[in-house]
Amino acid sequence: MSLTTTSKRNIERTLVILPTYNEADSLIKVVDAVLSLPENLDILVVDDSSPDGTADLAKNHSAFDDRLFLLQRPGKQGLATAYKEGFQWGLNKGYDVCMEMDSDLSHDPTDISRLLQTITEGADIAIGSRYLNGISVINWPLSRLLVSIGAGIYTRWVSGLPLSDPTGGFKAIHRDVIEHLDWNKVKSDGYGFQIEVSFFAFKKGFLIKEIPIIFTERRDGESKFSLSIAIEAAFRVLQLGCLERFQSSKKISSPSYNRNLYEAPPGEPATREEG
Ligand SMILES: Nc1nc2c(ncn2[C@@H]2O[C@H](COP(=O)(O)OP(=O)(O)O)[C@@H](O)[C@H]2O)c(=O)[nH]1
Ligand SMILES: [Mg+2]
Repeated sequence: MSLTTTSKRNIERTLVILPTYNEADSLIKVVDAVLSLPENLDILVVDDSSPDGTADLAKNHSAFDDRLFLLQRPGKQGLATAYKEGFQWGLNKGYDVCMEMDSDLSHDPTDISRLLQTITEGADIAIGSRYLNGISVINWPLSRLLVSIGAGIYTRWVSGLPLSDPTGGFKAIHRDVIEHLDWNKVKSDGYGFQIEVSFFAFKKGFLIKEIPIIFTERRDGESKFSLSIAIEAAFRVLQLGCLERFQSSKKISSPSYNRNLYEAPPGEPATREEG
């Protein structure tokens, strides 16, 4: 059976997932900025028992248990499982779109509207890219910028994932992706998670679109980026590249959706063929 639908879609409920570990200095600013957007968004904070009391700030917010929700975990367990649990929570509660966003104001909450618009126009994943129109990163030390740019080049080259910013963590993801992704294949604990989600979604044929954003280094708190996170991601990308090259006869390269193979010209609706 072949089913063709237009890709314009209605988004009724969106959940912004904010993973936190010691983000007491910035969380409430992010929460207030997100809640004040016209899209009527809800927020799920996934906190790993931050010693600085981040979770208490969420609980004391006036929107708590109304538009602001909290998942508390017993200790620091990494970004990947924070998002996985957040996605599952979002699916169970019936949200159409789940968003990934840092809780440190590096990602400008007002960019959420453009990301959601991209999903409305037919993308399954919309990624805020720091490298789409040149380099749009403010206040990063040169060393961190070089690591990020190098990680992008390495990921594109080794895995074949054709994104300008494969490690970016500002994303809108339609629930279709969350429901159909092979989550048991997503192995990274840290930021390699961002690459894996896009890689497996791309391989499944979901349509991924990038839009330019400006990323600003956090002013408060500390980055949790570390050498071990970078090494884990580098090894995982190598594994993905090997899978891609040497196991192409297996199903990994056979999209079950064909969305990323067709991009509609402006004004023309994209269509989806499902077998
Ligand atoms: N719940 C949870 N959140 C985390 C963990 N590691 C990082 N985060 C959050 O993930 C987001 C991205 O981390 P961040 O330190 O800003 O990384 P950077 O932007 O790459 O420097 C921030 O909101 C962090 O608080 C973790 O182990 N658990
Ligand atoms: Mg950050």
